[in-house]
Amino acid sequence: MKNFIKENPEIALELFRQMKMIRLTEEVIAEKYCEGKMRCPTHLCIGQEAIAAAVGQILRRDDFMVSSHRAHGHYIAKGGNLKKMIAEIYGKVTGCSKGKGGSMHLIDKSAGFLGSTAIVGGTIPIAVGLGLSIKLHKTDQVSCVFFGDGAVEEGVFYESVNFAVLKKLPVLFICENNLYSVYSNLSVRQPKGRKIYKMVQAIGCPSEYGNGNNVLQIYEKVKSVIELIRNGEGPFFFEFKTYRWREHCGPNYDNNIGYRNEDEFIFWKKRDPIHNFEKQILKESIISKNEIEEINKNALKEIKEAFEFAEKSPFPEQDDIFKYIYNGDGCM
Ligand SMILES: Cc1ncc(C[n+]2csc(CCOP(=O)(O)OP(=O)(O)O)c2C)c(N)n1
Ligand SMILES: [Mg+2]
Repeated sequence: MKNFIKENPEIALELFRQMKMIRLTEEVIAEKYCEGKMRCPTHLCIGQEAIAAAVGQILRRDDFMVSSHRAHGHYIAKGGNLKKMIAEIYGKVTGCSKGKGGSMHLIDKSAGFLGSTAIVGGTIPIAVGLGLSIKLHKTDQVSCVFFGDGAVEEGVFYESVNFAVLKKLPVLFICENNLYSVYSNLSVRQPKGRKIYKMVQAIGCPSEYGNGNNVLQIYEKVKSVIELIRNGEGPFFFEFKTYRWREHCGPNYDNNIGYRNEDEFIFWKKRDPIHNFEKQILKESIISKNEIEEINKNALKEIKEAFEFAEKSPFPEQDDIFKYIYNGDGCM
């Protein structure tokens, strides 16, 4: 692990760039949210970027990915079009769901990002269905699904994992355990001592646990199983522990409303996946401070262009309200 950065500087820099891109994009969303022009709920993944960045870099463009309500990072890491994502959040016709879905309905088929939905657990069976289609088509693609610790409490989760195990489907399950489902800590939702990743082993799915704030650890763990999944060995499940910094839904901090506290937040902020990785890559001398500034500058330029595109784009026509819904056109 220690030499990974030196031996793989290109991968390390790409992981860093991706995490930065996700963080900066969401920081701009948070900053502009109060303008009232983004009228949809937004669930930010600030603090959780490492998982998306690592998995996104391992997957191929022709692999499939689906996600949940907290999907911006996953969409970006899979190569989803940024302009179309921001336009979608602004409800504009140029958005990836034609402005009808908002932040929780992202899709970019050309990048293999096949959707995110607001229904907790809703995309887990979709990922399994995609896995079944891959198997029937006999390709070596992978179907990856991101979901939270709360989604594990949905019945459909068990049916889906069971079916993937039974049929040996090429599904990569990624559980981002950020300790909370809205305002409820795991301790009030699941029995003491339960480990999610062990529970899925009991239903036949191989699994591992990891530090979701350590991008290299995530990269190495997922990389070590991806070929097995591609080669028809069946599904694999990862539980990565992490923490969302902002409120469940919206741009603010909420350490003062009673369900968690400032100390816990500070504990996790010290484990900032990006800041700590930045220190590592500087220490290994694969990048200079000026070059990091350049990465920030380039990312912010791309983000600014995406927001300008979104703001300038028109809203959907009122008469088109039902268009693209029932006629099978899809929403690309
Ligand atoms: C089926 C369903 N039940 C409840 C909700 C309300 N809800 C939205 S997000 C959420 C929390 C989900 O927690 P988790 O899966 O851990 O994801 P996180 O928000 O922590 O990323 C809930 C309960 C919903 N959208 N769908
Ligand atoms: Mg959660």
